[in-house]
This record gives sequence, C-alpha cells and structure tokens, in this order.
Amino acid sequence: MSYYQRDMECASRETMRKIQTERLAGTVAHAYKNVPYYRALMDKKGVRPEDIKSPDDLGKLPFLSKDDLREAYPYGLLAVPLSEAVRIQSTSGTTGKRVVAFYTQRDIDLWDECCARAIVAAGGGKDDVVHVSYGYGLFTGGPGLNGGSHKVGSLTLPMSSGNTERQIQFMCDLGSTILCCTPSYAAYLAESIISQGLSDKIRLKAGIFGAEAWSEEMRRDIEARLSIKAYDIYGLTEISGPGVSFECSEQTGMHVNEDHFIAEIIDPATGEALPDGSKGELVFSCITKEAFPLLRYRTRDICVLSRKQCSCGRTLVKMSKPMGRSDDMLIIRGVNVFPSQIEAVLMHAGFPSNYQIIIDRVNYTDTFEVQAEMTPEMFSDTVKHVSARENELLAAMRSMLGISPKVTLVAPRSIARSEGKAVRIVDRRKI
Ligand code: DLL
Repeated sequence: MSYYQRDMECASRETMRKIQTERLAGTVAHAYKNVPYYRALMDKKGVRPEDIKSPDDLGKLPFLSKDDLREAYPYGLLAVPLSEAVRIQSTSGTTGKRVVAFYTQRDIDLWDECCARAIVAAGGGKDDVVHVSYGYGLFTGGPGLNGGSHKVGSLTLPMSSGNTERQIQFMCDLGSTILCCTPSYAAYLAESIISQGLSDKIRLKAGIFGAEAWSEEMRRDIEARLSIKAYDIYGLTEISGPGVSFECSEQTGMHVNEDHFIAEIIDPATGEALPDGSKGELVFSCITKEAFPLLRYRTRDICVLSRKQCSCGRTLVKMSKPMGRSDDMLIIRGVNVFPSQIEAVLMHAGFPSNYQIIIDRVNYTDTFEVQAEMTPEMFSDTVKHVSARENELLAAMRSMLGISPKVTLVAPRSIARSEGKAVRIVDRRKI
C-alpha cells in the first residue's frame, strides 16, 4: 500500500492543503535560490519566496510557458547540480527547439509512484501483465508507465511502439492484461486483432490510454472491440510525463496527483485565475520536484476542474479531458474548430477513429477537408450509398462546427497509421 500512498489519494481537503502549503513554500524557495532564470522573473514581478504562504498566493508568482523553456534551453531551468540529475526526457513536438526536462533519482521515484496510482486505479496489481506500447526513449510514455508498473509489482512488458504483429503475438502468448498506449494505437491494435480473428486469444481487461485527445465515443468503441475498460491518463513532459492525472473506475475525469502538482484554471487571454468549474487553461505548479520544479506552468490545455465527490473514494481534484488547446485550436475561415468535435461526429456516425483534417489556403481562402476512413462494410456499399453517407456527415459537421468541410470517405486502412500520437491535422496554410 505504501508504494502508492493511498492515504494521500483520499486525504481530507485540510490535510491536502497543509501538505501543499508546506511543499509549495519549499519548492518556491528552492527555485528562487537555484534557478537564476526564475529568480529574475520573480524579482521582475517584485515577489519574494516568503510572500508565498499558501496556495492562495499562487497568483503572485509569474507564469512559465514553453517559450521560457525554449529560451532557457537546455540547462537554464535546471535546479540541481548536473551531478544530481540522472535522466532527461523530451517532448514529442517536431517544430522549433525541443523541450527537455530533467529528473533526479527522487523525481523518478515520485513519477513512478504517480504512474503506479494510475495502474492501480485501472485495477492493476501484482498478478497483472502490463503491456507498455507507448514509445520508449525520449518520449515519457514508455518510461513512465514502465516505472509505475514496476512499483505496483506487475510483470512489465516493455514493448515500446511499433511492430504490431509482434505486439499481438506477445499479447496472446504472455497473456497481457493491461495495455498502455495512445488511444489511436489501441484502436489500430483492436482492428488488427479482430481482422486476424485473434479476439479469443486476448486476455486484456483494461487499457490506460492517453497522450492525445480522444472522445467518449472512441473510448466506447475501443472498449467494445477489445472487451476491456479503457482509462484515460494525462501528463506532459515538462511536469514529469504521464501520471500527472489519471482516471478511476467512475470514468468521469482524471484525478490530479495534487500532493505533487497543484492545478489551477486561468483565463488564457488575461491570465486571471478562475474558480473550480470554469473552463479555461490548465496551469500546474510542481511541489515535490527537485531537478525541474516548474511553477505556474501554462499547459495550453483547455479543461475544467471539479471537486465533486467521486464514488471511488479519492478526494483528489478531477480535471476533464482536455477539450482542445488554447494554442492549436484551429481557426478556419475565422471559425474556431476543435478536432475533437469532428471526431465526435465521425464516431457518432459509426466511423472508425482514423481520420485526417486537411487545411490549406487557396486564393486567400481556407480550404477544409475531412478525410474519414470507411469500415470494410461501408466500402463494399454502392457508390450511391457512399455519397449519401458523405452528405450525412457533411450535414452533421456543419451543424456542430458552423462551417462546412469537404467530406471525403476513403478506403479502409488508407490513412497512414501512427505507432505514437496520431497525425490528425495536416495544416498546409502558410500564414
Ligand atoms: O504526451 C505524456 C503522456 C504520455 C501522457 C503517455 C499520457 C500518456 P507530451 O508529449 O509532452 O507528453 O505531450 C503533452 O499531450 O499538454 C496534452 O495536450 C496532450 N495530452 C496528454 N495526455 C492527454 C490526454 C505526453 N489524456 C500534451 N488527453 C498535453 C488529451 C493529452 N490530451
């Protein structure tokens, strides 16, 4: 039990606040003393470490963003001597300078604990075979769930991503019970398992899927096809990786590991803190990290926090699934479009989760196309049926988005599969 400190997950509000207050003060003092970059930001705002007496004072601290991480790249935000740091991980982004994060051994231990909580919440224990198909290496998915699985004492299969045939073979031969990967890869694995007629040989009971946006419809689809319960998991490299928050059996949002990360919601335009229940940008302050103690880090993820009592008994605040990003929300012909809305329409209409949104600009006007893969049954329909389906989708999308994309149905398996995060958006506009 002590491994994943169940008592912390169920602590009273008062106990949690006391712990957060102590840890926050310690981390602010640590960052001020050891990170000249952050000290300069605090000095500029005229705030001293002793001004931060409780989480209520968080608003006095300056924000950090990806831009700061890029500016301070690579070592500018490292808060311990290099000799104390034992690991580097990096974000999956492909544009600009990569963002790197550092860990001491203690940071890794606490990260493992956060991921262990996620595995336990998904029903995992010592008798489970945890099949980790998140990428290993710089990406945090593989190392995070791997560490969590060890901490729980489950048998860990460090598959990494790729080689789908081998994934399925090991899954059958070794009796994997919990699958950890991106939801898009889970959907692809499900499709391959079914098409090979191997569903009977699969022993999976749960999946821990995250690292990218996925809809409720996609969850139900994966659950039905793999006969499992699918749990969401959230995190970002800058704050440690997966396990910043995780879902429990209620499946109504992800519990934030509040004894390690304090969550706030702010208005992305003004930076003003908003009360629980408001929709806004999620901001995290790390309160136990040694090497990379980011404070008030702007995630750009748009979420809602809720303190409604959870039937699982955990008292940790819950965050909704990210509903989009304050920075990569698509603006097409002046209309704000979230890819999750498009996904919801497709899944609702019975389409598989493989789709691509292609945006371009021709003669100063945005073009907007949604390519959706058909199921094999749809593909064998007559051309007349296919065009009727395209029209149905078009009408549903127009009503959901307030803008009409060109809808093209494409053959099964014609959209390139990803073993990591799916490439859903191809934005060719040069603005
Ligand atoms: O994606 C860490 C991770 C690995 C999380 C495995 C869960 C499982 P990054 O590559 O730094 O880290 O990307 C972080 O991915 O700010 C969100 O926009 C998005 N994201 C992560 N989890 C979810 C989720 C990892 N469950 C960025 N739902 C975050 C929606 C998610 N978006």
